[in-house]
Amino acid sequence: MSTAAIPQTAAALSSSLKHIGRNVRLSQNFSLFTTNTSYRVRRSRSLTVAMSAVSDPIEVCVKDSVISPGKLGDCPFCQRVLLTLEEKHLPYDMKFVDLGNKPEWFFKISTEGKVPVIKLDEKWITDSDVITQSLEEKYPYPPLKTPPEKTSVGSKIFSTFISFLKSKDPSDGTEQALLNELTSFNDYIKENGPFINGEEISAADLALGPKLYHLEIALGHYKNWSVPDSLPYVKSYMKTIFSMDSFIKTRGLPEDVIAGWRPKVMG
Ligand SMILES: N[C@@H](CCC(=O)N[C@@H](CS)C(=O)NCC(=O)O)C(=O)O
Repeated sequence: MSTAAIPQTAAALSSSLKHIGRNVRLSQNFSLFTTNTSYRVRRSRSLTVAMSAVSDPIEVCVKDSVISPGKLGDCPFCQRVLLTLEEKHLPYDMKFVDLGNKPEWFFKISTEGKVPVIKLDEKWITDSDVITQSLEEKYPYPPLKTPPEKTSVGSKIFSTFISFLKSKDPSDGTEQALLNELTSFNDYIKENGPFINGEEISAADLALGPKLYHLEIALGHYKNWSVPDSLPYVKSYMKTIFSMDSFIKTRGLPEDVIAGWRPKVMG
C-alpha cells in the first residue's frame, strides 16, 4: 500500500472538491483520509470516496424492449447516455418507454416523443447530445469530453450504414460508401488509437460504440455482411468497446436490434 501527501490545506481541498462537483471519486482505487496536518491519499482496493453515492439516482427514460418488455430496448442514443452515466459512476433509475404505445406522461417531458430523456436539476432534458453535454458540465469527473477537433471522427459511419442496410440495389454504391467511412476510421484508429482520443475513452467513443453494435447485428442479420478483415483496427475497436462492462450492462438484446431495424429494411 503506498501513500502520497497532497500539499493542500483543508480549505483548498474542500474548495476543489466543490469545484469538481458531487461525483467526486479520487479514483476507483484511492481513498481520502486526514491526518492532523495534511490530507493523504491512500491506495486501496476496498476504500473509495464516492460522493456521487450520496446523490439520488438520476431518472432516465429509455426505450422498452419489444422482445422482452420491462427490459432495456435497442436505442443506440439511450445506450450512449447510459454509458456516460456508467463511466461517470452515477447512479440512475431507468423508466422503460414503450415506443409503440407511448404513454400520455411521456409527451409532457418529451414533446417529440423520443427517448432518451433525463431529469437533471428537476428539469427533463431530451437529445443525447444535450444530455451528455449537461452530464459533463454537472459531473466533470471523470472527464469524458472529446476535444472538438476529434468529435467528428467516425461520425458518418451510422448514416452510411443505414443507407446500405435499406438499399435493395447491390450496385448503388451504398456498400462502398460505408466501406470508405470504415476505412477512414480504420486509418485514424491505427494512427491515433486505441480510442478516438488516444489512450482514454471519451464521449465520442460512447456515441459511436452503440452505433457500431447496431451495424454489426443488423448487417449480419439482414445482409450477411460483416466488417472485412482488411480493417483490423475497426474490428479491434469494436471488440474492445463491446467487451467493456459498462457496454455489456447497457446494450439491448440482439433480437431487439434486429426487430428494431426491420421496418427500415422492409421499407
Ligand atoms: N437525436 C436524438 C435521437 C433519439 C431517437 O431517435 N430516439 C428514437 C429511439 S432510438 C426514438 O425515440 N424514436 C421515437 C419513436 O420511435 O417513436 C438523440 O440523440 O437523442
